[in-house]
Amino acid sequence: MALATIPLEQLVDGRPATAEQARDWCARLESGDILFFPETPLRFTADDLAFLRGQQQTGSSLHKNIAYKPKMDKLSGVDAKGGDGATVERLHGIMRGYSRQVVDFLSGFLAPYERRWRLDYASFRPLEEQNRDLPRRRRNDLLHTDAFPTRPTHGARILRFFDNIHPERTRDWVVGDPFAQTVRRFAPGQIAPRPGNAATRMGKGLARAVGLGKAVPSLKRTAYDDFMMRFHNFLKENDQYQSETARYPWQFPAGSSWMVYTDTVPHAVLAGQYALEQTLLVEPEALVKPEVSPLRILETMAGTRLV
Ligand SMILES: O=C(O)CCC(=O)C(=O)O
Ligand SMILES: [Fe+2]
Repeated sequence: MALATIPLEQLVDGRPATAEQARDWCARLESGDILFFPETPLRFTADDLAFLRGQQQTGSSLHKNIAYKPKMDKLSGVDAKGGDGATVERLHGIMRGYSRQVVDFLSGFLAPYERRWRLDYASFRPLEEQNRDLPRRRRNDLLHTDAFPTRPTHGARILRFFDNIHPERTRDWVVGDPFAQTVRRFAPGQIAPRPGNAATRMGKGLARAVGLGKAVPSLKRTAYDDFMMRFHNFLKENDQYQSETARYPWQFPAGSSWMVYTDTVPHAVLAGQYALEQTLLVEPEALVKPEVSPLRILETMAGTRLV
């Protein structure tokens, strides 16, 4: 697990200089590296930044998680108390513009994917991350891999692009050892191929292996989604994992961007305020190294298809 630093001078019109370089960056991402842009490749106006940093977000103001849903062009997490209509409209406009910019940039930078992704939510994170008081499964200061309870991916990979828009402070992360290693260590052995509904059983087997009790098969979630969700919860709830696993700190400076496959890179945010983020669900067919995808790793362990 490493951090690949990409200075903007290395890009040509926002793209990798060669097709080979583009594939290599996709491969490194898929293998668990973080791609780090010391200077964001996006453009923000000073006005917009000042507006975003002015959102104070106390309990009575905007919601904790402000999400933008690009497909519906909808802003959520902003309640009536969140300010007057004009404030909400402005935030909506900024999030729409942010989401488009990220997609434009990644369409070029991740050219090998040919936009074979589903555009998921974007978010604005105005709260200080240090000492947030959240229920355990929602805490982001505990190492975890991402899975979304309401949005199963069916094997697509979760790629997230972040911007630290704080004027001075770093956003402080720690990352953990890679997915395959973590699954093998904390959900070992029991994952043998089985006849019958092997996919569902594998969900149960893995769930038992990690001490989670019965997996409930769901129509919308595949066995893969079921495992990924339970694994997310398991990591956050496991004191042994949290205390014994290796922790590698990264501090992302003000004005930088980074992207990472958060479905496999265990991560936690310890401190920082004001970030923007856009999530893409990259289709399995688009991957340049499908053999290192969590779907493939789990299917190999289970000896059966999981989606
Ligand atoms: O906000 C961050 O820096 C990362 C938080 C996180 O882990 C998440 O949103 O899944
Ligand atoms: Fe996360």
